[in-house]
Amino acid sequence: MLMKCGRIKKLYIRILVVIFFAIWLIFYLKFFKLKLPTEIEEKVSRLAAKYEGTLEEYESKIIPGLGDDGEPAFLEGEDQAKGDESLKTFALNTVLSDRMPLNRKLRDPRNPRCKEFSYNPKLKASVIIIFYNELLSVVLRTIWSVILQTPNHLLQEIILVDDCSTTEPLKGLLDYYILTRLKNYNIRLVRLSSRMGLIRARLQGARVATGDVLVFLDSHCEATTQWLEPLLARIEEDKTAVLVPIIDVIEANTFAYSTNGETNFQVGGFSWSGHFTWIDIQKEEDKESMGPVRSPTMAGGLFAIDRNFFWDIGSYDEQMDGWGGENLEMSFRIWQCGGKLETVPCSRVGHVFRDFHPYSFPDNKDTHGINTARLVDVWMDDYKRFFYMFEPLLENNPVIGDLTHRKQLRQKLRCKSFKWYLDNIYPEKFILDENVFAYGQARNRKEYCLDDLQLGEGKMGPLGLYVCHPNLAMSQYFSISSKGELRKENFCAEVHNERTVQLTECHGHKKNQYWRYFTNGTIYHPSTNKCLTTFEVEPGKGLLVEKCKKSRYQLWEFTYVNHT
Ligand code: UD2
Ligand code: MN
Repeated sequence: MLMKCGRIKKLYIRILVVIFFAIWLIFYLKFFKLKLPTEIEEKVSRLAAKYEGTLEEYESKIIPGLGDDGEPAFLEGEDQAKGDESLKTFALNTVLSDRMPLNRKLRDPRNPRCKEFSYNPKLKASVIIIFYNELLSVVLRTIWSVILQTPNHLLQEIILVDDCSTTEPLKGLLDYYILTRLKNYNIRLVRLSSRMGLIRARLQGARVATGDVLVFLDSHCEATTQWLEPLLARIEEDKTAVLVPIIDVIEANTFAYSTNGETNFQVGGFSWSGHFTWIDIQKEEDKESMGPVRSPTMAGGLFAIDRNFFWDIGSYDEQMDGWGGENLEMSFRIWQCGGKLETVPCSRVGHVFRDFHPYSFPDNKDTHGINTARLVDVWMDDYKRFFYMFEPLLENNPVIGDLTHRKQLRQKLRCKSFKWYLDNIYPEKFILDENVFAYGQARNRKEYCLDDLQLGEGKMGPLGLYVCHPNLAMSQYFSISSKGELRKENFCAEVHNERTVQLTECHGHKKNQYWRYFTNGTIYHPSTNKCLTTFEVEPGKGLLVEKCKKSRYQLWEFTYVNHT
């Protein structure tokens, strides 16, 4: 009897194990959406019925060799006219892109010295490419370049995240292309069911990634020779290093792969208005070594990061919508919380820089502004005052949303202050009210002020005169730096033809950008021996220098003067 009981018990256990295993298998298959081979075959033949013809036609239009070696490509006749027209809506030449081979060959743009380095990384990368309403041929060229330029054993997978695109070829034709032309490669296509914005789209990609390292790319990029090896090798050396390649320019009109030369490259900075800028490398040796160079910030679209480190250091601010700001947020966070951000000059990837967003944003929200407000509130301490001078309407505005979690993260990771970041990582950054003799509004005859006349970032223009704003606004915020520059952030006033005054990039060598502010109120320009004047200058116009004399047109009063 006892024996029988024992056998029945064993039988029950076996049955239970089998049932348990069956349930587990069902869940596993469902959860990981594993497709059985027959299921895939069925899908392929279903899609083939719809897309095979379209794809063949699409492929038949490709002109072999067009754009090879990254040379500028041109079309003729009607195609040329259509291509030029497409630039106005898509910000890139869609007609040309559709004609260029998807797997075009590029020449090796690296400095020849890069070939002397040998890399033998053991880590594997998950390459994450996010897109929203991009041109299919541009996306496919990005994928092909990754496949062709990456040794198999270093590529865990390519993860495509579709941020709920609404344009047709990205829907079925893309699936069909992947299942047929790219079937030998490990490519996962994640479709988001609603538009999430690029920050959350990247997070979704990162969540499903299984490689040791995450490599993010925009969907209009082309990788070049050995682009991945130096990135992986550096992360293998130091898990806290977040790396960016040199980002070369793929011309939006001709798809020419153009570089700044083999040795010349820049790293990332920022403006107090919360925008990313390119800045020169301070030390010449850093540039020449061809090794990783410290970068205060990154552009955002192309970078490699250890997968665990990505999560440990706070991934992204998930409440950031749409586009913009996440790159500075991540840059400051990485530095302030114990990581490092570097540009790796022996890794180069091209990117189509577009003149405008070819897509719209839900509700027309200023996501860049709001996202930046989120990051300045969390990471920039008192220095956020400069950002809010640009964007006064965003200060304490509820549209910014709740920041509790991000502030908690900063505490949890025991991150350093923004002052530490400025002092140690970006010491060359000009702080508008530090190391200056005078700053604020510079008034002449009580009612007129120095004004940048709405000079756009990165442009050059006259140093102007305008009626003083009631509050200290950014367009009228000037400083006399301790080096004797009359400057507005990165722009310095410089005398042209011994008469007119232009705002141009600061060169730091005094000369024609050297001014002295005297306690009597004159702004004196030693190299011309003249003084800044408003005589015969109308509001809204550029200022002049003239022979110094006792005149109220030459007297300037700054809001703040440091008496030393
Ligand atoms: C730069 C970055 C970009 C991002 C952005 C700031 C580079 C070369 N590019 O702007 O990656 O960091 O600054 O946020 O550093 N996309 C979506 N959903 C959207 C909008 C865009 O998935 O709602 C995709 C888009 O298809 C593209 C990527 O996000 O693949 C980046 O967008 P972009 O190319 O318009 O941004 P870009 O290069 O002007
Ligand atoms: Mn881009």
